[in-house]
Amino acid sequence: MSLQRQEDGGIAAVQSIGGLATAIGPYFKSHRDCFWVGWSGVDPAKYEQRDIDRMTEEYRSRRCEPVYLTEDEINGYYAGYSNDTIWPLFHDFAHEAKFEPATWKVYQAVNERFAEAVSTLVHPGDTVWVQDYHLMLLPALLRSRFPDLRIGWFLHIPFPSPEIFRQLPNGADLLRGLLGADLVGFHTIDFCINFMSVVRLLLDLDIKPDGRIALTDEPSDPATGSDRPSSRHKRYVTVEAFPIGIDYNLYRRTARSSLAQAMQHGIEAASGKRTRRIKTSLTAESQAATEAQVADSNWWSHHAHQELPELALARNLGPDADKVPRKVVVSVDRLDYTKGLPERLRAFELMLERYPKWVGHVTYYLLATPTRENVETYRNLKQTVDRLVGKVNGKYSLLSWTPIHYITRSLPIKPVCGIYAAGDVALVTPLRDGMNLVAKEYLACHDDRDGALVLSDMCGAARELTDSFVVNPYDIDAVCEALNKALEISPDEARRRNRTMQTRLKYRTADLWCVEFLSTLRQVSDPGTADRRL
Ligand code: ADQ
Repeated sequence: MSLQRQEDGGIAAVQSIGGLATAIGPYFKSHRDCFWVGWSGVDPAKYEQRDIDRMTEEYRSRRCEPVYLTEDEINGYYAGYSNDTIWPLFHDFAHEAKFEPATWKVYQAVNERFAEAVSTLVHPGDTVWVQDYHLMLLPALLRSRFPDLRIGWFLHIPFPSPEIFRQLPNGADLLRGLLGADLVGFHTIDFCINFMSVVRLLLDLDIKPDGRIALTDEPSDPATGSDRPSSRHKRYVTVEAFPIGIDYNLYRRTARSSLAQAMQHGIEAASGKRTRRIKTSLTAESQAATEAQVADSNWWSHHAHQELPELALARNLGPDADKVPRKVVVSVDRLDYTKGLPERLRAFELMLERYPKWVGHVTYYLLATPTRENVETYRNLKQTVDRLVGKVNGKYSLLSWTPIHYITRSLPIKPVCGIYAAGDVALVTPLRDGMNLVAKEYLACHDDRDGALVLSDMCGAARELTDSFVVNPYDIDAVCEALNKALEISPDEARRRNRTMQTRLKYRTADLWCVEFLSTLRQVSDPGTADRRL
């Protein structure tokens, strides 16, 4: 959630999109003893002081503590070091990563600003849960101010292999920042192993067989007023996997809301699934031509460029057309190069070329909302996706059918669930992803229903959703084949596959994820636990 000024001068809360907000939002709402410290989302230079004061009050009334960052800080810290250095590198896009000493300095300074903001709220013994790659220095900054805080840190994105991580000029500093935490969490065991290998390689620390990292603390600073003994002593950092879940019932219920159903029915009508097709009165000549064309499965690929639109329309409304069902493919993403949108569009295009029977019968609803538009790579990606959608639509559109419906607006949860519910197939093919919640949300919206999931092997979700069509997202040919299989799957088989995955998702919810992380943190940082201080 962030506050934004409206045209009438008022201030309104706007829901943020993205995995972190979706995952922690419900827990935060239902636990009234938590405080959320985060970037305010506004540049203070553009507001009068009284507006800032009003905003701060508004945030605090919602149990949020805003950190105001200047435009330079946003450029260096958020667009710069976080999203132009760590994000690409951690997603194995090393060629996109920029290493600039100036942005590193701003990243350090902003982590300090967060440490100051948290310091005004906490007392010794409190729990602080630091989220994600933007705040990797914060655990150690807080530890030095409050040695007796319980500190956890969770990474929502992948943690890279040592070969990739060691390219980061300030990698060792980031690791030292993280080791201020008592508990360091990742989505998968693979990421835990990468982290421990990197710690061993760059910091030469002792790692216990059970995966705990043994540390010798610096002596406490008497200036902080800590009652910790001044001699050096050991503590452990525990590293563990916590695969994040979703609020399953929320998505299941929302998909059945009247607004989501209206959206679903609208999509099904627009794609021809719900309307009775109007039979045109074909001339004998065009009817014969149509049948001959349909009989030849290669006809489309050989003659698409010569086909008259009228004939194309006739062909897709012709007698054989009824044998091919109308289907809807969906995807929901932030427009991010890690989500593999260009590769996915190429696979969809190949599918139309290789399986011409789907031309006129499969409609792809592509919801891709731009984010981080102040980063150049993201602006370039938007242009690439626009061009590819235009190419496929230009090449394959018929009078009565458009292959890809491309929506770039950000939609609230109900229409998003309507899109999921309308999808016979969800295409979730990130090139790299920590978990990927979209895959899980799609399955929740298909509770007790058919619907097939084509899922990238490169995301954390693939470790759990093994009954989906798991593909290598870089392999366009394999994605095309998986998509065709998913479109052809029988409803019974789809339901059978989904049931196993849905049973797991129903149990392993976002709420359970929060509870498990926080209770593990409590256990591993309990001063009474002999393991913690030797
Ligand atoms: P994200 O990279 O944001 O999250 P993801 O896990 O897919 O990716 O979560 C996206 C969330 O935003 C979903 O709840 C989805 O419904 C919503 N969303 C995405 N695009 C949308 C759109 N165009 N309009 C409306 N809503 C949209 C990061 C990591 C992931 C990890 C999560 C949680 O990159 O790997 O799964 O955090 O840890």
